[in-house]
Amino acid sequence: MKGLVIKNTGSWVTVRLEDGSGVVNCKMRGVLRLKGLRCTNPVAVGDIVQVEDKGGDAPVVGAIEPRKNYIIRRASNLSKEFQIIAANLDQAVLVATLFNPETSTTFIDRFLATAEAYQVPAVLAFNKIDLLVTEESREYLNEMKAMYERIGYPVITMSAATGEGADQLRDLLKGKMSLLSGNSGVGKSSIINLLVPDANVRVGDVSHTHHKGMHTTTFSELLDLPGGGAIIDTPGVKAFGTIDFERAEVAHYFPEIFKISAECRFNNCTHTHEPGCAVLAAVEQGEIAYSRFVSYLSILDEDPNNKYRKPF
Ligand SMILES: Nc1nc2c(ncn2[C@@H]2O[C@H](COP(=O)(O)OP(=O)(O)OP(=O)(O)O)[C@@H](O)[C@H]2O)c(=O)[nH]1
Ligand SMILES: [Mg+2]
Ligand SMILES: [Zn+2]
Repeated sequence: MKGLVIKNTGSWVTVRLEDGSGVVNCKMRGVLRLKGLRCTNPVAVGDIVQVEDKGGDAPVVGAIEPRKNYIIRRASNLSKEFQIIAANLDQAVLVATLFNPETSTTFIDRFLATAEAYQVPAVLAFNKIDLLVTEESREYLNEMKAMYERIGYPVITMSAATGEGADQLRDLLKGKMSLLSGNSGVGKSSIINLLVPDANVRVGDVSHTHHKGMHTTTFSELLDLPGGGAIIDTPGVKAFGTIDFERAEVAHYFPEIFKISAECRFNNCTHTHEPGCAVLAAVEQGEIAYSRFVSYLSILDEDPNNKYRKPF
């Protein structure tokens, strides 16, 4: 029997059967575990799988259907293990906050680059705007919004606490399979509870001293949206370790950098020190945001063979 994986706790995989007969908790088959040796979860939420009931104590997950796409991250920056966050997505929504906690631009950009690499359309949702009470913080929000919109990403500014901006997000999610990702404590689960009234997913605190989330959500879960479509809640992540990026490829995943790189003198330009580099010139002139360029370098830097000279 075929079904959709709606939850994966590590030991159990919850599958919603295609024939509408309900939901079953399955175990993983040993063989599948082996195949995904370097992967912390060979089966991800959003996967279509075969469920095999051989009369044992629990049905098992058999074959996984080929994925349309997926989003993946390194468990940590230096780790050899990786984690498939979710599969078969129409879009990935990165929930970010400017305060309590503060999402770094490097984190945002590494997420966006990963989504580009795996061809999943990305959306940015700045949550907790109710906390931005000073004029400066509002201005900074507007600058961030304008910067990402100029690159081509849809940006929503919202508050799960007051409901401001939530309709815009609803419209964007309607009829689609969307992933919600982001640091711990940015309000992913709060957003789910706002959009799916009977979801009742657990929401946690943000530590007052460190302004960091408490990692309240511990496994990914798919929830149906009242207006059609589905949304996947995920555990907060600390860092977005990119994976399998070739050095020469990295610029491809920064659309505005890639566009300007056509004008570089050398076609193998890494945009770090080369003469006639159009990207460096654009950064200097402020046409490419400096924070984006820093994020680009942070990914290049993961290559141990890479040596670049800071241009500034
Ligand atoms: N002021 C304010 N607080 C919010 C908002 N959204 C969420 N919060 C609070 O932020 C804290 C963390 O929210 P969660 O929804 O648990 O965050 P999460 O992203 O799911 O966190 P993890 O599950 O740990 O990854 C809770 O105390 C929420 O009440 C918002 O828009 N404004
Ligand atoms: Mg959560
Ligand atoms: Zn260049």
